[in-house]
Amino acid sequence: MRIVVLTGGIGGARFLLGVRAYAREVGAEVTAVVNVGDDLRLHGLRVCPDLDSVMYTLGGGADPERGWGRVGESWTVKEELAAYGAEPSWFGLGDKDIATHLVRTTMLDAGYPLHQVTEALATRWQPGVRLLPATDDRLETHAIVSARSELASPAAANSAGSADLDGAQRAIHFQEWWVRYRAQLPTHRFVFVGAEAAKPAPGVTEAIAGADVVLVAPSNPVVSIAPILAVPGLREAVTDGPAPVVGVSPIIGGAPVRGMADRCLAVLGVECSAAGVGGLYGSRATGGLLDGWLVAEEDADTLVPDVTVRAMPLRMTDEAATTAMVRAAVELT
Ligand code: FO1
Repeated sequence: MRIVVLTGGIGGARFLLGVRAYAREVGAEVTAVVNVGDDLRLHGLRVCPDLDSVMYTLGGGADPERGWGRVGESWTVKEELAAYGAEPSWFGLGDKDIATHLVRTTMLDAGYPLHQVTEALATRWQPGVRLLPATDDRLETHAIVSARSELASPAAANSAGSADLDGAQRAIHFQEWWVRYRAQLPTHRFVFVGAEAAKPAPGVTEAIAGADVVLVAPSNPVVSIAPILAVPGLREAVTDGPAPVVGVSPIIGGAPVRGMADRCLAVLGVECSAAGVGGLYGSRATGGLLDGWLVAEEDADTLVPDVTVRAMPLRMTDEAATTAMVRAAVELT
């Protein structure tokens, strides 16, 4: 059996621990197609947060609390950069994490494409699944916010309210929106810069075409899954492909399990619920994405037109719980 997973970072990485465990049980191969929209270049280094969260988590090197960066991290370089007043100081790079970015940036600058760099880095971490970036090309998520939102603090941003959504607009990188402003700025929309010219990374459409099932991880639908599907040809490979597509709801009881998917959904005007996200993805029978949709027991009454909905415990409390989710998703097909 061949399983393809469309995934973002922190929640998706935890989900992939269960996919890997299930795959070992049944003897399946797993390919993770990972979002690159969060990627950014800072202090001269290319940082790939979602690829690194997945690689570190599956490789046993991730900090389990943060979900990003390395366990047992030190922050000497970050402190030295701050001593120089080197911005941005709101995005912290740990000393061990910087080694990953140095190797990645060196290889990219030498002309290696991101999928080959990812493969090289994964050789050290042995994640046990194949990691592919959605694209080797530049695709960056930016948030379009009101130009007046030069707000120094999230608190100030919070008081700005939606009144600010009329004036001039400006784009900020997703990470600034997410980390510096904690998604508190009045936001018009998200754009995936470079998407129209991006191509699926080598191996991505082939893996999807050869899959027995495609799983959509319980990642942020707006800024993790959407940027993957924004790569021309990638969405079509999934919707027109032979494999059933089953998603796992990242929303339980009307709230995201982790992160700020509620704020992202609000930008799109989509209800923060299992039904809202299921409806956003849509049914493959009517031009959308899903054949099946796994929801939490709290949301057992969820209806998504032309999509098979199944309710079960969705909290990834440990690998066994996550593996049970994966088994249910695969059996839904
Ligand atoms: N998230 C934060 O909230 N603060 C940080 O300083 C931060 C640094 C960071 C460095 C490397 C990395 O791979 C991820 C990092 N993140 C940080 C998390 C990052 O914003 C998220 O992993 C995703 O991009 C959003 O899901």
